[in-house]
Amino acid sequence: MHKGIIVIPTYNEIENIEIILDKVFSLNLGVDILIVDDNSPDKTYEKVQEIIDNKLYKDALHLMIRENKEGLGKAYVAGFKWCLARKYDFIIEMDADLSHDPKYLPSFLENIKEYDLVIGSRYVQGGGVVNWSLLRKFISFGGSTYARTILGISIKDVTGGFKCFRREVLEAIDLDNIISAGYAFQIEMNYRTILKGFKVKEVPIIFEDRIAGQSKMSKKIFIEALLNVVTLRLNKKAIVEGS
Ligand SMILES: Nc1nc2c(ncn2[C@@H]2O[C@H](COP(=O)(O)OP(=O)(O)O)[C@@H](O)[C@H]2O)c(=O)[nH]1
Ligand SMILES: [Mg+2]
Repeated sequence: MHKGIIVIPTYNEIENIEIILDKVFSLNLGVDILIVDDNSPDKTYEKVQEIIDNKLYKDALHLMIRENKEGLGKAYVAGFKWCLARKYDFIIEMDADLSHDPKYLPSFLENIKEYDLVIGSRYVQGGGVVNWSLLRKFISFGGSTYARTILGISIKDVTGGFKCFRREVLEAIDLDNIISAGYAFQIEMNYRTILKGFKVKEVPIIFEDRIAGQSKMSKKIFIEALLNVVTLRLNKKAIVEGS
């Protein structure tokens, strides 16, 4: 029996966390969830701990609390290592803010039987975004186009954060060598996955902007992404040969 886990990084998601957990677990997919919280000032982690203590979802919910806010990339790397130390075959990335509808999870779990990385994609036929500002659409679409062109890859949605990895992919990538702390992390993971020769599939998703809480997108994160794409391209040979 293959076992999956969803890693959800959280930073100030107190208004969303219970809703997303309920939505996922009510689908009865047999997957666990790991929340990786960077010591949220709004105490998101306390809410999660309370739910764990109440055994609401038996032993399927897990919590990792990190001391400082270090960016989504760092949170994922810590979460991935936790998962690899346990017997999970599929590791899913998902946001806490309800932008990623859990209804797509069954399609991820189906496709991951055949592919090594399944990406929920806004930019393939049937995919899209709802309620995003024109600026946010431009940054996202422009960012994907920029990264795709410089890196020479064919993935349409390079920056999306709703995806599913086979365990073997995360084992093949040296997680300690990941250079991206912010959203560039998504681009970097895709690039490293492709350079290692793994099979990638994009499945359409409709992404809805968050209603509650704040986006953590910032100028710093944006600039990191622009620079890291170039750095990754320059390091292509080392990534292919090493890990
Ligand atoms: N642990 C942790 N989670 C983060 C950090 N930055 C963002 N997140 C989480 O990552 C997910 C995506 O972030 P979000 O701000 O919604 O990004 P956006 O939708 O691209 O604006 C959400 O679940 C956030 O709570 C961070 O520094 N640490
Ligand atoms: Mg979001």
